[in-house]
Amino acid sequence: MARFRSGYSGFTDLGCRPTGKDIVCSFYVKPSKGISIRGAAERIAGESSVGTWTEVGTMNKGIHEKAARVFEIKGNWVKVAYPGVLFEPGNMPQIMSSIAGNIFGMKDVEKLRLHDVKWPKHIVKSFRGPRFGVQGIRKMLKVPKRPLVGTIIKPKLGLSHREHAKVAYEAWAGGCDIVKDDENLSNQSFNRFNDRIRLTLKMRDKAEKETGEKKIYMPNVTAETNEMLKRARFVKAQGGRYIMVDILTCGWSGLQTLRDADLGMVMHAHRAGHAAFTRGMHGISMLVVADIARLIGVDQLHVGTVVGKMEGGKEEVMDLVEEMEKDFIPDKPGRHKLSERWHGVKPVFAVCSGGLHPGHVPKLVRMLGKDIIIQMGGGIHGHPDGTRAGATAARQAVDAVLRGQKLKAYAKRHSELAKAIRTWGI
Ligand code: CAP
Ligand code: MG
Repeated sequence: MARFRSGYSGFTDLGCRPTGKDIVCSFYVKPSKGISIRGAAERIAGESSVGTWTEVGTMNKGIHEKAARVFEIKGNWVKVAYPGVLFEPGNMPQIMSSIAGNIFGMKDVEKLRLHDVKWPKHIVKSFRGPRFGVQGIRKMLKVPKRPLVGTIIKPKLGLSHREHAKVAYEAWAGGCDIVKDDENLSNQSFNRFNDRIRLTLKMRDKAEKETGEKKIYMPNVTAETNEMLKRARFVKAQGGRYIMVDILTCGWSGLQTLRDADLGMVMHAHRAGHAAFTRGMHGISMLVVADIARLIGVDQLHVGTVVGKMEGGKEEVMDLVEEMEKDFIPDKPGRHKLSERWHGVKPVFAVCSGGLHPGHVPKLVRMLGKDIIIQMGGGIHGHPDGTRAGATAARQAVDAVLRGQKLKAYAKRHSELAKAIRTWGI
């Protein structure tokens, strides 16, 4: 058998151009001491495709031709093209086990961040994508333009299902479009899932009748996959139109199963746990996480706020909003200059949440536009006059921005907003 150079050499072809079938990854690479950037890049391309640390007699020319190829090295930025044949279309766990698997643990790499991925059309089309997307949600809620206003029931755990439903009613009656469960609420002894869904949906219907507005409840179905399906079906049977899922803790496989069940409900993606690997320069960027969520088919995704309590700077959050809602992405360092990325996959509603209060609304809209969902938990339930007034203040802040009015001026004639500003500022 001809012996072909394998191990970690022979995975570089600088200047070659990826084909339309390749998955193209952009990595930030900090090699370990004594390893060159090219050496680290080759190890990454080899280990994440067909290679291993030493030559193997079973390697052959045909297999080596399917190898990933490093085609660009600029400083610590490395681009690798992976032949599409290495991947199973529609199988996100397998794709991520390749391009985001062993390589993070290689001794020859001190830091490695999978920063951006260009998904070839046949891979994009092998996933369902969002069922509703931004326009579908706006049509469902009959809210064509303004940012949507949501709240998260607080305290995040501890309320009984009756107390939960009452707080939800107050938030909807005060002006919230959306009320969601918190990321760690599921089916605890103090607040049983089925009881909560039944009663909270009843309160939703009551609030819809009284306000004349469409109202959304997003129950958290996060659980073992079969249980998630059961809970989602229960929500649907009770007249629910939305479900919420913690996409990282339930995993890509669970998320795909939930989406593939195609239950006709809007899927809200919470990203609890993402910062374990999206912060800093070792791990996987939130951009890639967002791509995967859009490919698999969530309709709404938390992207950060810039101004709230969670990390995530202006450029990152703006990039995420662009990635979720646009088809055409301009060239950015570490990203791919592509005229088209999504091949018609519906845009995903960007959700801004975390430490927000009504005073943040003008800055959020200025930075991120109106196609966002603004969620306030403490920033509504912490209002001095309670949840209903907090929800009203949040809507008043949005109304002020849409009317082009300064919050302070608008607050002169809107007491709930005035009290929110006195409590938390602008
Ligand atoms: C916000 C929140 C959300 C975070 C998630 C919380 O509550 O419910 O889970 O926003 O962060 O539990 O903190 P507050 P991200 O409005 O009271 O802060 O959206 O960055 O994933
Ligand atoms: Mg939360």
